[in-house]
Amino acid sequence: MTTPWEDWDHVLKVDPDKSLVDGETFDDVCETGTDAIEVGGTLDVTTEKMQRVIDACRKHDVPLYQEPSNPAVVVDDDALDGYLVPVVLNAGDPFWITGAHKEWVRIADLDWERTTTEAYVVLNPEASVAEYTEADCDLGADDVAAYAEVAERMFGQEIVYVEYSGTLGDTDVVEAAAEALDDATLFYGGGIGDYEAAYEMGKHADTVVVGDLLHDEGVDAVRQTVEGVRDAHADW
Ligand code: 1GP
Repeated sequence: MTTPWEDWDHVLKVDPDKSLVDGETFDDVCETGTDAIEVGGTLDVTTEKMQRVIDACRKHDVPLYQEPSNPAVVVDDDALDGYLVPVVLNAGDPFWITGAHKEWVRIADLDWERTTTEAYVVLNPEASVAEYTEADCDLGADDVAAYAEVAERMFGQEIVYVEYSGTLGDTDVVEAAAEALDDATLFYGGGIGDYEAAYEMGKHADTVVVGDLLHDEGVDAVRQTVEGVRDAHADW
C-alpha cells in the first residue's frame, strides 16, 4: 500500500492563529512548492480560524490536511484531503495519547478513510505543545529511536514525527529515529529557518515540516527550505 506522505519531502504547517507576512496571500502560500499543507496549531485555534485557511487554499491543488489539536476544532470539509491526528507518545498526560482520541470517537462519526495518526515524540521542553502535553523531553537518541520502533512495530504507525517545535533539533536524534524505522515515514519539524537547516534535517528525515518561518519570514524563505530538503534527498 502506498501512502501520500511517502512522497512528501516538505510539509508546510499553517497556524490558523498566526498571520501571514504583510502583502502575502494564501495563493502565495500554496505556490511555495511544498508537497502538502497541514493546518493546525496548539493555542487558541477555533473552527472559524481553521475554516478561513481552508477556504483560502481550497482552489489550489496542493494537498490540504487538518491537524486537529483537539476534537472541538475538527472541520468537516471536502476541500480537506484528510486529517493527521497527533498522538504524543511521550506525553505525561494520557489525554494526548488516547484520551482526546477516545472523546472524539465517542462524540463524532469519524471518516476513517481520511484519518491517520502521527506518532509524535515531542522534544523541545520550551514549546507550548511540550508544556500542555506534559511531555518528557529528557530523552536521548536511543530513547527516541526506541519510541520510533514502538510506534512502527507495536502500534503500526505510518508517520513518526520528531517534533522540536520552535528550535532546531539534534541531527543525531533524527538520524537515530530514521535508522529505527523500516517503512514508516519520518517527519522532522522544528526551527527550520533556511536552506541549510532544511538540507541538514533532510539528510535524515523523509519529510521536513516548516511552521513559524512562514509567519515570520514569508513565502520566499519557505521556498528555500523546499529546495534544501529536495537537494538533500537528491544527494543522499
Ligand atoms: C511545528 O514541527 C512544526 O509543529 C514546525 O516547527 O514552527 O519551529 O518550524 P517550527
